[in-house]
This record gives sequence, structure tokens and C-alpha cells, in this order.
Amino acid sequence: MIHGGVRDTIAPQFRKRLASAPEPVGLRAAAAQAYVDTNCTGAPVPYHLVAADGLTMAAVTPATTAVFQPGYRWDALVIFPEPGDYCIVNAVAPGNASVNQNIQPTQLLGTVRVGGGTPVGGNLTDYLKAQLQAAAAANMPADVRAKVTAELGDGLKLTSFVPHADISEHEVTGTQSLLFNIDTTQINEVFFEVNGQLYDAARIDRTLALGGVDEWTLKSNFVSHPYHIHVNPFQIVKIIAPDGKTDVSAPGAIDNFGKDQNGNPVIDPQYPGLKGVWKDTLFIKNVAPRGGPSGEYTVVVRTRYERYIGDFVLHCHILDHEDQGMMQNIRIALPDGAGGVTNGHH
Ligand SMILES: [Cu+2]
Repeated sequence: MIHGGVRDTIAPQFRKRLASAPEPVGLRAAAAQAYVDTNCTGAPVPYHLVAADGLTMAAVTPATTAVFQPGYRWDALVIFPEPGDYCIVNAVAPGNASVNQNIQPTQLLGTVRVGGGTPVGGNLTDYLKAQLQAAAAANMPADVRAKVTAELGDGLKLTSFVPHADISEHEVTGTQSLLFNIDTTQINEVFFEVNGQLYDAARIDRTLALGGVDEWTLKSNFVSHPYHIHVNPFQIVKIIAPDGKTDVSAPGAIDNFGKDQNGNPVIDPQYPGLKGVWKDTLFIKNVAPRGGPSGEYTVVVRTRYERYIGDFVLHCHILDHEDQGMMQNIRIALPDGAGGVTNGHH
């Protein structure tokens, strides 16, 4: 599933639809909430996430909702336990969990029609494990079959398919920091900035050495922005909440630092479980209504500069923010052997 939109936050769920439900032909947006409430009454069917932004995860990860920000991709295995029609609904948590920070009614994104087959009873994850192990036995080459099967048996690990090795602390050779900001202090204009500057096509904002391994600290001063970098993906190390101590990327963490319109805490499911995951796009949250340090999350990621030498960009993946200046030029160059980089050409 690919989020190809400009600025909406999407959290798709699959819910069994009542057999008596009318087809949603001509359903208007204003009536979608009532249609969903009446007809899409099944419990959300759990997903099993297997890749984030096209990068295979360390293990199959169960979730009831995957949150998509602009630019996100999630690969999921979805088991429909019984035949029938399922609603695909958009169930975004209200408040600051979303790009637009509003309470939006539940939207109907589509319908899945599931034909007859073998109904699946019991635990869906156990069923999936048996299916994947059978597929490995049938399809994996003999020299890796036993290893892949054993990894699946050990917590549904996908170790043999992970494209990048973990980056440990002692591998890190340098640091980078990034701050998104929308400067609204000027009278007639609003500025969309990275580290206090608008994008300049003629300026290289960061020159990095091939072979380097950097730890990046990402923050947003005003509202939330999906950070996206080209070429080299990153591994999520931790995401510290505005209290300065809670790591909300840990599996099972509760991220309830944002509030809804009535001032009540909202549980946002998008960060818990991301620790250790490789991605190339990640929402950098600020949940304070007027921005500033009190609402900032501190997102720490690590990345290696491998193989590619040349120039590319990082940017906010809300495209109108990017177009108005929220972008930087990155250069990866050959190291000169003395701590800097060469400017030589070939
Ligand atoms: Cu932005």
C-alpha cells in the first residue's frame, strides 16, 4: 500500500460489513460516517506488516492499523478469516496524530470482496506462520530452506531478507541535526524552513563522506512534518516524547502526549514498534498547538552512506511545504583521508 497523496494522514482498517448492507454507490462524504457506523461493524482485521517503505522488517509485525503519512509505504499480509465483504475504512486518531490536525469523520476508502475458501479459526498469527513455513519449504532453495524456516519459527523473523544490518552506537562516525520550522512571525509572509533556511538550489547544505555513519536528530518546531530523504534509508533508534524521557518507539509504548479539541489525551498508534525499523520517510511530530519546544518529539535515526557519490535532496513530504522551501541539498563525496572530502572529478 502506497500513500501517493499530498497531505492527508491515512489509517486504513478492514472491518467486516453486514451482509444486509447496501452497496455504497453514490455515497457522499458527509454520509460516510453514518454508513460505516451502521454497516462496517466487524472488529478490525489485524494486519501483519512485513516491510516499511519497501524495506523488509526484522520480523513480521502484527498491527490493527498502519498509519500512513504522505510518502509512506507499508507491505502487509492480511488474512480475511471468513468470506464476505469487508469495508476499508480510514480511522485516523484525532488531533495532532494527523497532518491536518483535525477531527475527521471515518471515511470509506473501498470494499474488499472475499470469496469462499477455507475459513481460518483460532489465532491468525499462528495460521500465518504455518502458511509461510509451508511456502518456504516449497519455494526456498535447499541451502537456505532450513535457516529461513527456523527464523520464521522464532517469532516470525525475516532475518534472511533484511536489506541492512543494524547500526550499533560504536559504528557511528558523526552527527547531523535537522529542525523543520514554519516561521509565522513575519507580517506578510510565511516561511517553510529547514534549520532556519529556505531551500536554495545553488547551495549544498550538507557535505558528507562516503563510508560515513551518522546519527541524525530530527525535530519540528511548528506542527508535524514527514521527513523524507533520498538514496540511503535510516534505522530508527528512538523517538523521545515531549516529556524528554519516554521512548514512544518501543514496542507496546503509549504515545498519549497529543490532545484532541477538548483537551483530552489522544493515543496515537503510529510510533510504538518503530524502534529498529528501517524507513526513508518518518513523521516528525510537534503536538503543542502553537509549536515550540514543549511539543517537540526528538527523533533519533542512524544511516550509512554506502556506494552512492553525488547530490540529492531531503525534504518534507507534504509537497506544498517542500515547494515553498522545506528542502535541503545533500552531497556525498569521497573522503580525502584527512577527515574531509575531496572535490576531485573523474
Ligand atoms: Cu512540512
